[in-house]
Amino acid sequence: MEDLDQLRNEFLAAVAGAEDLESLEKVRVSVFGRKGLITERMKGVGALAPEERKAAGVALNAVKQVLADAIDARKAAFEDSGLEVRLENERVDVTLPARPIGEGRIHPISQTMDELLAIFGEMGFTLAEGPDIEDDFHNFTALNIPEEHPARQMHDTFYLPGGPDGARKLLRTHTSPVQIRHMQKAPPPHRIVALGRTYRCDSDITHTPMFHQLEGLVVDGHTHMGHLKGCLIEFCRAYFEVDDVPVRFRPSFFPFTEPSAEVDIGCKRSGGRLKIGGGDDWLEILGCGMVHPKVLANCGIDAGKFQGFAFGLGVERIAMLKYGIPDTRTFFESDLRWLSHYGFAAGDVPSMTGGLAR
Ligand code: 2NL
Repeated sequence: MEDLDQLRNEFLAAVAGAEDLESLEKVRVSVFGRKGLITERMKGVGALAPEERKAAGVALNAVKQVLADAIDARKAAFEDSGLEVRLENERVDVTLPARPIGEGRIHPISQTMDELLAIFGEMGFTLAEGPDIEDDFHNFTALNIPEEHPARQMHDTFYLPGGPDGARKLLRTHTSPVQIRHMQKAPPPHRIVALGRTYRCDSDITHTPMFHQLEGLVVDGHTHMGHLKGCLIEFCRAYFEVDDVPVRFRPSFFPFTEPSAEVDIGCKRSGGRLKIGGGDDWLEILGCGMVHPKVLANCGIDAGKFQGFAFGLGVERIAMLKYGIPDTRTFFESDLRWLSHYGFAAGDVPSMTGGLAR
C-alpha cells in the first residue's frame, strides 16, 4: 500500500512537472500504456490470493482514477493556455482599413449590346445566332450583292485559305448572314435580331478590323413601311432616353432592301459637346428598308405572299454617341484605366425601356 502511495505521489509530481502536451503524453504512457506501471500492477492483482484481491483492486483503481484526473486537468490547462497564446498572436485589428476589392467593369460594348437586346426583346424580337466564319452565298449572294460589288473584293473582306473545292470561306462582314440562315431554316413569320462581331479589312481612326453590328428583321404577310418607321422611332426614343427625339428617314440605297432609307436623329452641337434631341443638326444612326423581294426568294420565301423590313446599326457608333466615347480604337485596346472610366458596374442592369434599371 505504501509503495502505491509513493507511486501515486511520484506520478502526480511528474504530471505537475510536464512542461507541454508532449511530455505529459509521455507520463501518461508510462502509467497507462501497454507496459505502463498501473497496467503492470493490474496484471499483478489477478495473481493475488482471493481474499487480498478485492482490497488491492479497489486501492489500485482509486490511484488510477486520481492519476487519470490529474493528467486530464493538466491537459486541459495546456490547451487553454494554447488558446490564450493563439488569441494573443492572432489578434484582429478591426480598426484597419478594409483591403480594396478589385471590382470588374462591364465593357461599354457589352453594356450597349445588353441595352439593345432589352429594348428589342421588349418589342417581341428574339435573338438569332450564326457563325463568324461564313460562305460567299450567305454573306453576299443571298443578299443580292452583285459579283462585282466592292465589298466582295479581297481588300475589303477577310478571306480564309481556299478549301479542296477552291471555295474560300470568309469572316462575316455584317450580321445579315445570320438572318439569311434563319429564313432558310423556318417559314415566316420572322421577328429576329442578330447581334455580334463582324469583320472588315479596314483600320484607321474611325475603323477597326473587328466591330459589332445589330440587325433586325421582320417578315410576315402584312408588315409595311409604317411598321418600320414606328419600330425604329420607338427604338431611338428608348435607346437615347429622349421621348421627343426628332427622327428623320432619308432615302438611301442598299442592294438588300427596296426602298432603303437612312435614319437620322436630331441633335445639337455646342462647345464641342453633343446633345441628343432637339437642335437643328442631324446625326446618322442606322440604315433600313423593306426586304428586297430577291432576298426573300433567295431564302425560299414567296415574295408574292410575304414582305417585311430590316435594319442595321453599328454598336460602337451608337455606344460612342450615347456615352461620349471619342475614339473607336480605344474600345479594343484593353486599357484598364479606360475601362474603369467608361465601363459599367455590374449592378447597372439595362431596363427594357432603355437606360438603367437600378
Ligand atoms: C447599315 C445598314 C442594313 C439591313 C442592314 C438586311 C438583312 C437582310 C435582308 C435585308 Cl437578311 N436587309 N439588313 C438592311 C438595311 C440596312 O444596315 O448601315 N448598317 C450598319
